[in-house]
Amino acid sequence: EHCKGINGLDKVILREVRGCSAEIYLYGGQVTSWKNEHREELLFVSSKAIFKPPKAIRGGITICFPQFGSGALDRHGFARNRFWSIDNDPPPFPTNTTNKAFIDLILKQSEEDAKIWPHRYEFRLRITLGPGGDLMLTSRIRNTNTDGKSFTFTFAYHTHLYVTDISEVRVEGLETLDYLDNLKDRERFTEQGDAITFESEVDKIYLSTPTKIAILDHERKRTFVLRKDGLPDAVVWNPWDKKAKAMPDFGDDDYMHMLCVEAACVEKPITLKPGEEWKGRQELSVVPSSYCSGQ
Ligand code: TA6
Repeated sequence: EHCKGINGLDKVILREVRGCSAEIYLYGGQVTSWKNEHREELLFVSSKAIFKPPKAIRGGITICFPQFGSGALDRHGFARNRFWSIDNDPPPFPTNTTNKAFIDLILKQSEEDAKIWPHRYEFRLRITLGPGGDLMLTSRIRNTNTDGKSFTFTFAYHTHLYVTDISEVRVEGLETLDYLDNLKDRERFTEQGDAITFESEVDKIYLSTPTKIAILDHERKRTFVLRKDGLPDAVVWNPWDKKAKAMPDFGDDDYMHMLCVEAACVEKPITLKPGEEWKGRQELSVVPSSYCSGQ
């Protein structure tokens, strides 16, 4: 279903038979809603999010490309504040779409962007809602340069999960790993042996993580399971109270109900030669907490 969203921006709604749904804005190629069969929202979008270019939408799943974080380009790259198109005739994807609702989006170089990132590319993004409500994002990025030049990028699915109470949340699967601390100029540390809990600002890039990460929402007795492929790193972010107040498009108390866990490729950037393609996938599902513990 293709319709108009906030401020007349185009959006697509995917629905699944039991009532699960996902909403995607063409602006940013951004998933802004993912609901379970009880119509409960599973993604966080800030109460003060600005749905207006050139500001990126604060929440949901933000595509960070071709740069994660700060660097030569604007923070998190330009894909998050560009208008994507619906790709009606994509080349075959390896993912099985039987019984699944999905949409294919595409982003290519514009004349304007050629000035800031002089590379031709095709970025195909398939967003799939599975029969159980699982939400899968598959990105395929191809170098279509005709000048023989390679290009290099970093990437993240900047995923804002809705959590009932951040102080009751635990993340499993990242313990004992090395991470770069964004709050300390990306200095490298090693995580302690316990599941990760939250009592202050966190902004870490965990390196070479397992492909499965579990985010336990104790209050609601449910667990988000994030699976990833082609994306070795995982970013974990919560701005906490002070930084929340400093962000104009983020509610003062929003940080209590949000946790970013992001499949990413940051430490070792990806280089593509002309004609080469990269693939990166993130899959989210929700299970009752008791089912997941100990797995
Ligand atoms: O993913 C974590 C992070 O890079 C943090 O450093 C952080 O401030 C956040 O993303 C949001 O960035 P933004 O540019 O959207 O304000």
